Amino acid sequence: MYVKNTKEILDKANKGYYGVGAFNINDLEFLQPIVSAAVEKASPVIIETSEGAMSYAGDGDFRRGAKILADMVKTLANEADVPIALHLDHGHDIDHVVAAIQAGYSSVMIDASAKPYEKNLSLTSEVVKIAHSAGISVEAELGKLVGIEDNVSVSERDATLVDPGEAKDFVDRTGVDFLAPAIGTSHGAFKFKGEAKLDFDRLRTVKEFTKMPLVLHGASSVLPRFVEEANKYGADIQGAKGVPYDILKESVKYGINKVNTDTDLRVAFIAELRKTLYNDKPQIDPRKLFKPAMAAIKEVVMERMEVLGSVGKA
Ligand code: TD4
Ligand code: CA
Ligand code: ZN
Repeated sequence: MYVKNTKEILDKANKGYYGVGAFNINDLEFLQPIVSAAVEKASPVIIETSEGAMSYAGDGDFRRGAKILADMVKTLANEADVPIALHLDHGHDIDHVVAAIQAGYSSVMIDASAKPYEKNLSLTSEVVKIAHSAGISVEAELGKLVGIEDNVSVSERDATLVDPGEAKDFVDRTGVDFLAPAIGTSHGAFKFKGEAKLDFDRLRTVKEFTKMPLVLHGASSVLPRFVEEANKYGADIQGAKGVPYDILKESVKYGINKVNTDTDLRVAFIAELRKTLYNDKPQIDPRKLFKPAMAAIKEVVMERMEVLGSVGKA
């Protein structure tokens, strides 16, 4: 079933101490396996689209793309017997937020984390007003998404990661529904130079101060089996490293409820696609090439639902 407000899914996860995967899509090839994984695991799921996904789907017109994506998600969600929400990931301006709202999204993220604190606060407050009057919820971000290195000083760490006191003030003054605190993750396939590590003390304090559903960005695990497979069939991905499953589980234990995942789906899809292209060289039917890649996405999504504890929570 299509969930009109993502808050329904995340408030429940917050009370039940589990995480819900938020998976990025650009097209039907990613959406279909995510939905069938959720149905098979009886798990709630959040589908999300970046501004880039909206433009891609709309062939340059993000408003049209938002509508195409939302119509597709609603159609598949309404056929499924699990809660499925649609979220705008990293919205940067009011135009994209309004396009998502008008297309019928269940929630939006306003990411003004690169702006000075007071600017982030005022833009987020404006988005909260608009989104709440449309009956949907809002995610905002505090701090910078960068990996933490062992040799980084406390003051440097304070300058980049979320400030828990600021988080409390931000939540109280904006009325935001979910918060993404920077605790040492980053986007993409290269998250850590050395050992994977997150600032759990900071996470626990933010949770204690805000008590709201928290979001982990850059949460992909970058599974070595798919990186190796991609490289075996012609890719050149060196030094890739993600957030291992045990660290994801710990993040959920300390209060993460929405777990953003894009890179893991990209890597699995590309690895399987390369393998199929290599093994079936006469093949020119894209559907036959895409099917195994779509199956890999379903496998990755189901595995994450187990790790996050959302299985059977539909
Ligand atoms: O917010 N995200 C997903 C980012 C999607 C970017 O899409 P565009 O290329 O269209 O801008 C995450 O936090 C996912 O993190 P991950 O660990 O999967 O990279
Ligand atoms: Ca940001
Ligand atoms: Zn993100």
